[in-house]
Amino acid sequence: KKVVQFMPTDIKEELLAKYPPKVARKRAKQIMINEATESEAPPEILANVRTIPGIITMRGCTYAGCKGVIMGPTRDIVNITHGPIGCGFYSWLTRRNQTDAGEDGENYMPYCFSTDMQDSDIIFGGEKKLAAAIQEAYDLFHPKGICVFATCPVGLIGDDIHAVCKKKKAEFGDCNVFAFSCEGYKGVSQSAGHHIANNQVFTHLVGENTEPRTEEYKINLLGEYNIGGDGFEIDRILKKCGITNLATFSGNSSYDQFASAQHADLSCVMCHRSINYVADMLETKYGIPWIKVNFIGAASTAKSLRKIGQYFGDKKLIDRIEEVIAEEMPEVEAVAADVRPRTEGKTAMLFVGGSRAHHYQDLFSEMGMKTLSAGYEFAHRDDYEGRQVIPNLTVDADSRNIEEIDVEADPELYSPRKKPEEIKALEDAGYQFKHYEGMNDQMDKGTIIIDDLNQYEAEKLVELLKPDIFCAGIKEKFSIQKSGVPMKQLHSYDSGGPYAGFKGAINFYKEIDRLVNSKVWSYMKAPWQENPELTGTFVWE
Ligand code: CFN
Ligand code: HCA
Repeated sequence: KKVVQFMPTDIKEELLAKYPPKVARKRAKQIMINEATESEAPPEILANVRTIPGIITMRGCTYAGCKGVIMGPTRDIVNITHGPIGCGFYSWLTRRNQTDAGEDGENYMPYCFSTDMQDSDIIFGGEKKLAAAIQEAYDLFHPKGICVFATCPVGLIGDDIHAVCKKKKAEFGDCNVFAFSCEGYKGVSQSAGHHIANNQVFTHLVGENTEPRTEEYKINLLGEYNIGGDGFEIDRILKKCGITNLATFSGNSSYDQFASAQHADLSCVMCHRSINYVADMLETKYGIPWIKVNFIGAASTAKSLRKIGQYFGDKKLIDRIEEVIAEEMPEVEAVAADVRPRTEGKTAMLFVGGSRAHHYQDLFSEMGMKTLSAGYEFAHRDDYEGRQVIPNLTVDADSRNIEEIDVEADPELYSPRKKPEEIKALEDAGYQFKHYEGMNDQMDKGTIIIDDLNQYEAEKLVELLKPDIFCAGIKEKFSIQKSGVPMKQLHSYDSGGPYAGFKGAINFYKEIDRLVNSKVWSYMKAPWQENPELTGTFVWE
């Protein structure tokens, strides 16, 4: 049996070998060997660019990012998909964002609202059908808000969804109706949809409830979507610490939460990728600062709580946070100690969305597991490289033009890959930096970071490096499992969760222990077992 020793550069070459030269050249810029040292910046990675046609990307679309991700989890807004039924149907409950109907009992999550456009609507226009759907939703439910989401054909035929919504809102008088031009084809991924959703929810909803709030330590939790009940666990912890979460964007959120978000003292940003625009707009318009937090991993949860405590600087809160951490940690540590002999030294790969592929590495390292390779589907460079310059923004609250409030509008300033002296010079010139870690900072030297991984490369990576576990989404699940490697969905969590916070960490340790140590995988014949020359070990420094 021939054992090959792969260097990271060999892996990169192998991944690119079958591509036509032009494709290989572009992909080469999206596959990076992490070589960061303390003093130097890691090499640049190309991110947030169009997927090459023909490649089977893991990405989703702009509509998915807007309707599915940002607005979808809000329980008491009727979200109507204006388009053919597939878009509404396939974005209905598949993300496993959970809701609790609360005292008012308003929860439209069990419904899938769509105009169900037909050929004749495409030919003659769908505005009348949309107006009728909005009216029907209003008559049936009398919700506080109705949101309309455009799918591809709507943009192509030119229905004016904003005009329809404006008219219906004026007619109703007691229901906020607004729309999102989030046609799937806009942008290069879900990411454009996040931006469109952020802008519209900020423009049409945030700030509506003017009655002041009197609670102590008021925060907004931005970028937490209550997948598998994560948000419930985080809320439990925050409550125990005495921190008031006014609005979550947008797990189990309600219309009134969004409308009151401007009363918070601080925004805590969990998934930066999807909601940084709201964080910036809240800061610019209402002077609410934001900090980066991460409640994935027990140590990260403790660190994030301490960060919030430090922000308020109040001894009562700081002491309470320490008490909570001291109360919660022993159980977490006991489970970690139990699984560790079985998980230590195992390897993982994570290719997920725009923040989890980074955040979940904390949980794996708490189990002594090493991440060999990771990447985002649609993140931007700052999510890889950390550190971002925030130019002095001017926010036009009535603006519907996403470019006008694009923090990345100035690529020169945006480039996060700056040397310390350059950062100092910019800071001296009045630019404010938000310092936070990107994925590259966290990953070991010699690991492989890949943006917008595709099906071919996923299978190739698994074949070459045979990780003990591969984490991605539903499209990847079965092809990876067929190669004899356990696969954990880190979008929907399969049927598991919560994985956030202290209780979430415990759930995760147990789940991963079961997966990486299950005997079932040894009953499968993977291609490299049939064909031993493919067997190798990965070498990094
Ligand atoms: S819940 Fe979030 S954490 S919002 Fe975002 S970037 Fe998606 S839906 Mo899938 S699981 Fe994923 Fe992140 Fe933020 Fe989820 S890693 S791809 S658009 N995502
Ligand atoms: C989306 C939603 C998704 C898809 C997950 C997956 C989610 O991007 O449209 O591919 O399994 O988390 O539900 O990211």
